Amino acid sequence: MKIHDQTAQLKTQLLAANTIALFGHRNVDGDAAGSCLAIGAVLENLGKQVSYYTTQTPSSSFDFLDGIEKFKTNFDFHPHYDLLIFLDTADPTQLLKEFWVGHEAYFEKMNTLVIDHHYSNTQYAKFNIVDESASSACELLTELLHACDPSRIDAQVATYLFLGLSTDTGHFIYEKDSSRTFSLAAYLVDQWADKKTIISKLYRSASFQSIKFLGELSQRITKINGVIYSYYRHEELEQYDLDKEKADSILWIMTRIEHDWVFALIKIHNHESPPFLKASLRSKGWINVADLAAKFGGGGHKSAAGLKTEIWEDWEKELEGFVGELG
Ligand SMILES: [Mn+2]
Repeated sequence: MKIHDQTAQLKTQLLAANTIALFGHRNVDGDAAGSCLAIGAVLENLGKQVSYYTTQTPSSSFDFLDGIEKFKTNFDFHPHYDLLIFLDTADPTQLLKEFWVGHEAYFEKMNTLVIDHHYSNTQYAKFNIVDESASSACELLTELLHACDPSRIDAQVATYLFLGLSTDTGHFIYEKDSSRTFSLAAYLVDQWADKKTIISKLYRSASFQSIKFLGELSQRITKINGVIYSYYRHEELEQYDLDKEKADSILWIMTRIEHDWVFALIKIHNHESPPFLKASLRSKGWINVADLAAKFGGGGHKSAAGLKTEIWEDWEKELEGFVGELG
């Protein structure tokens, strides 16, 4: 396991704090939820008072996960927290906007710690542990917790950590997956991570409606230059009783297409003013989609990124133009 220079400092900080708030990015994914719940469980087991925050209610995809209900979407900005920990969150002005923007002075005053693996991380805490070579925040956190005290990684903590390793690697299929990732996954399975539940609940429990929706999105798949994309309108999620996390699974199917492409799933918000679109971008690792997203003020990883941009009312005509600019 990689030895992290910051381990001693991290351990001191965690042991010294009694009241701790944890933050995971908006649209909580398996890595954000897993990393918050894992470090949270370790801290709770040490007798600390822990609260969990994110700016949007987590996707129902995570309803199976013990502890997901602990996430609150209202932060109290109370001065009594000894430590605020931000996990898997590259930039709080974007990913925790509702908490951060307008409250910069509060966060400036507080004792803050970041544990993240995004190369776009803006190092916004007093103490930043950012390892962009880690496939997930959970991968980095597994190493850190192990270095602090391996006896703290019980079956529950291992399950949370395994969740982040699994989801951020597309269940171990990305180019970035290294022996480091596989060894840590094996270590977590040895600690009784509940791999069986994660696989059955996340990868084998799609609703009938969601598969019908994927069928609809498959019909819309278009190829322009180097980009393969599909799209949906925000209202369609309600119609099919889905959320973004579930709709994004079409990207999984798209990335099974041979050769290198930019894969994009575009979500149209045409009833907002001004109207905008959000695009989730994927590649197989050879094309850097984070750079493409950055052209529109977005960000992410080399093989998974996102962006948001304004569109015109007659978005159907605009869409091809937007995709053209992406490619
Ligand atoms: Mn992550």
